[in-house]
Amino acid sequence: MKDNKPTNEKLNQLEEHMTSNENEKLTTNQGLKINNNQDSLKAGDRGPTLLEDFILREKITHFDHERIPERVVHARGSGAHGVFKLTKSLAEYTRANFLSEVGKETPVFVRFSTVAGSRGSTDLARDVRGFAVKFYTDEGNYDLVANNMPVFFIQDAIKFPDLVHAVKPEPHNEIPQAQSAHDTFWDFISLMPESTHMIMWLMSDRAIPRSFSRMEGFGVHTFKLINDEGKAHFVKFHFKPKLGVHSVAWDEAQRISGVDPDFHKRDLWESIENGMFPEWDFGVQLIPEEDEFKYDFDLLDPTKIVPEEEVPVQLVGTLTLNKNPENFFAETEQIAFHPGHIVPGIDFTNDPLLQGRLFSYTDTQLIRLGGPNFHEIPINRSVNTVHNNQRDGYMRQQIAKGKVSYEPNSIGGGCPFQAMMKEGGFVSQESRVSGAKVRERSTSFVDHYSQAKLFYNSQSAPEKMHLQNALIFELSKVTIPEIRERMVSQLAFVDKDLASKVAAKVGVEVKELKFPNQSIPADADPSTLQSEEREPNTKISEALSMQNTIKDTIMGRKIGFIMGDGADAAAINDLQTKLEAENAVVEIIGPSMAPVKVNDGSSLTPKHSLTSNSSVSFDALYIAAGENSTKELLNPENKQHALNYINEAYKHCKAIYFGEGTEPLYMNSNVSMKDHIDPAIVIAEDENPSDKFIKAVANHRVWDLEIERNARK
Ligand code: HDE
Repeated sequence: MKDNKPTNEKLNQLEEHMTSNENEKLTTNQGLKINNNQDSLKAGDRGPTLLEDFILREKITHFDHERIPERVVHARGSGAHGVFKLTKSLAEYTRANFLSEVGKETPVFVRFSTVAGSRGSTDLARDVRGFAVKFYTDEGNYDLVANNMPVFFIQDAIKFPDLVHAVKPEPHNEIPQAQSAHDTFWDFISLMPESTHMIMWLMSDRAIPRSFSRMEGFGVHTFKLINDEGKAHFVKFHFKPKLGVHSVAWDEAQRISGVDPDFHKRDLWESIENGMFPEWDFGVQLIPEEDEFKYDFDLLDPTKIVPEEEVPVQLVGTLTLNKNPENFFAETEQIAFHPGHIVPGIDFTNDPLLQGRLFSYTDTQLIRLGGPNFHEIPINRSVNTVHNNQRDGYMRQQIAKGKVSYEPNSIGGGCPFQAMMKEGGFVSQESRVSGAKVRERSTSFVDHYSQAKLFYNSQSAPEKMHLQNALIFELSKVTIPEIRERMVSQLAFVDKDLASKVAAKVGVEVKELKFPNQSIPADADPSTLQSEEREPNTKISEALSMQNTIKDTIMGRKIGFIMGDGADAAAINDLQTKLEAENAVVEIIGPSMAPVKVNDGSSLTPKHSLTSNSSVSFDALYIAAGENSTKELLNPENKQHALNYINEAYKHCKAIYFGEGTEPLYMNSNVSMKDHIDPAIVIAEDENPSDKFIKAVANHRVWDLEIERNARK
């Protein structure tokens, strides 16, 4: 357990704005003490309410104006405070202070989000996750507005409104919520070959993470780092979770959406409250400017990764989330990110998607937060003070003294002064730009399939199966057969076997496609440019498969202990102690919420009952030892519920530990004990059963046995 009362410069700054009602009298917004908060002012106790009632008017008016527009994308989010610590200096590559001095700590606020759903939708939608990080550096705010997938659907910002309109609920009936499985999304995608690589990621299990703390983060675009001499390196930013990259099963995701739509939000909140702080390594892929054209793709193309085998990720820092917000609206909702919030030593590239983003984010805050002073909202303030001649506007907070609000001036002594470069002044990288004014896309962006192939070929067999099933699920919801056909034909450019398997299940045939590629130069012959099958330089990238992730920790894993009266207290205590020593979380599930009487005469208080929750809320189950407990779990009132837990956990390939005396339970369940070869099924007779169980929990799931497990014993 770590200190969960952290403090830093940003948190101290926020503290100044915090209020508490403890021991205070109720007041109006003008500070007037209120004597009666139960009744409005009336002409007689049965008479009409008086317009004079300023207390009623103020209260209702404020309530009427409580809502602000939700974000047009990434509306549903969860946030936390934390710290970024530099472990390796990048001073050779960048002037940025927070990336130069080893050991330097920079306060951060991170907001995770889904993209398509509304604020009140579910955490477990199949979707991209936002991973936006605001670094409160001593040179101003730096925002790395990242995602959990390293590529994007489109290559040019002008297509963004089309993409978002296609994936959001359909406009005539506002259906479906937080889902891409519908006509308009797949209509658009089937006509956008450039989306193919991103679709591989979206249909993979990366789109249904186990938790925010088990997702990677990627800056997506290529950015630039600039050093003191003005020398530039291209850079790709990465966050790699210390808990590994893990996902749930699709069937499980759908169940979680019903059982606990706040599953990710809750996990983040509880991990931080329990002092199990989520952590990521921060890494960079660096490419000298002169190597810009060395690759078989364009570094400016946001539908491409730089394979880690070609340019390794150097780990240079640690991101730790260690404090929950005090108030969701004030912090998580009002935080305003912008890829254009940068600091000296970092610069943009000409990636046409990034260039468009540089416009969009301020623009959207103007409508969402109501005016140009959103930078003054406490969560958005930089830790260094702001000095300029911008004035006024809705909700201005800062009281700028003096009569000068222009520059140059002599009355104000010329202040505030421009900063020279050596004083930390931001200088855009000097670079030569020339070219005809054209509305075109570079032909170097035309290869849409080779990295989609690289991704697909790098997946393990179970991951490939999940991806295929996701495509089948999604396309089965598409009501127009022509769209399904166009989409599977598109998939054939990635993998013919994948395309034909999906086609067979969605009732269409794979056809040969020639696409009118909408994005090629106006005077080019489409047939010479159309991206068809191409092989990437790197054929397999291990980093792309979640199979190769970290599997040596059970920190934060939630283990459900199912038990009835008479359960074996010593066995429960022994396992609980071992699991908690490794920072797993144990929660008791009883037949009801009444205390469970264990066999040493004491009682254990359940956190859940068999009917109030489901196995999808847990990473693994322990069926507590004890014949009497087993009997109670198998009585007619409990049997179906207890077996549901076991069967569902089994189906989702989770670890299950059957304590001594629980044989009748597994004999009644779907768990196959044939030859007892499943490494995630643990029984009391196993050698070192608790160690075996801990290892199985750390391994996350036995995806390899999915087909076997689902075939019933
Ligand atoms: Fe965003 N995006 N985006 N985006 N984006 C927004 O800004 C936009 C893109 C990302 O937690 C909006 O404040 C355009 C890529 C995250 O508050 C909006 C384009 C990546 C978040 C916007 C993109 C992102 C946003 C909506 C294409 C990954 C949530 C509300 C040119 C690198 C930030 C807001 C938070 C939010 C526009 C593409 C990540 C409308 C025009 C690529 C994580 O400004």
